[in-house]
Amino acid sequence: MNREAISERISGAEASPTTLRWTFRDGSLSLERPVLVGVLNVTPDSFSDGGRFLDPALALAQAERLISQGADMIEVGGESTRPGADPVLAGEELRRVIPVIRAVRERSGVPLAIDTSKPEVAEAALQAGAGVVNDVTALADPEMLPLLVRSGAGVVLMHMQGEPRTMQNAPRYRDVVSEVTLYLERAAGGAVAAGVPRSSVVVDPGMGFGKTTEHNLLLIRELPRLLATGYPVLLGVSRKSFLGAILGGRPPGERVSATVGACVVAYLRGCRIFRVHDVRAVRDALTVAEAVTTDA
Ligand code: HH2
Repeated sequence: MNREAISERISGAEASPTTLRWTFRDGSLSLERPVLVGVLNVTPDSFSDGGRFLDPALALAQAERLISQGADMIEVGGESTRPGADPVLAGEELRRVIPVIRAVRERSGVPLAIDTSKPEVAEAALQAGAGVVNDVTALADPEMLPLLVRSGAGVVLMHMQGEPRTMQNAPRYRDVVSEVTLYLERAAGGAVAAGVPRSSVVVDPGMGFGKTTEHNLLLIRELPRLLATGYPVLLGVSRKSFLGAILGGRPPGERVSATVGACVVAYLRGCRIFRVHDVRAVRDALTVAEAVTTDA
């Protein structure tokens, strides 16, 4: 199907996810209520929490804090993907994330995701207790898809234009919403055709990954078009620089209210999965948004 045909089909669609339960290795989550994925970066250089949770004991304490604030899933990452970030070797990524995944799994049954695009890291993380692979390259490595099929892992497929080192240099699209939607529909369709259950696949337009502020805003505004693919959408707006830019250059730690505002708008547009650092603030806001919009 060509781009115009897909645009035609998805325009004017209702904002209602067809998958009402996200299933993954050893678990599932209802999508009838907002799902919050708490971010735990075990890195020295992440843009908002870099260096804070490199010590496994501190990472574990942060996971427990995120769970107590209402996180439905904890996502552990060992490589920053911020604009300009340098890649990390698999050995170093494994050293960062595996002890943390093991420690959280020993103390809690909370679903865990691994944020990686390396199959060897994903595989070790799944063995250590993760149930979902969040891959910002949408399965660029050909080993990732067979791993998902044989492990039963859930997957988040994210759109990125370019690669982290250079992606913000000059992002360019003819029609950002159609291009991102088509890319994700193809990636998700490929995963399902290879044997990943449809209910295990979540798509993500990739806020800030090769996108200007205007591109990010359009993708949020037009979320119903992405949802019309039938796959649930995860959105990662948390503390991102486009929010700081809208506010005249705020640093990451001062973008919490902006994050909350963007999540509420996305919720009203049909998004049900939110990848956030500030779980309590977003949970409170979405609980109120739900109460206002749900009939008693
Ligand atoms: N954003 C970041 C990392 N991984 N994964 C998905 N699916 N969607 C996102 O928007 C996304 C992501 C960047 O945020 P963060 O992890 O806080 O920073 P860093 O990449 O610097 O570690």
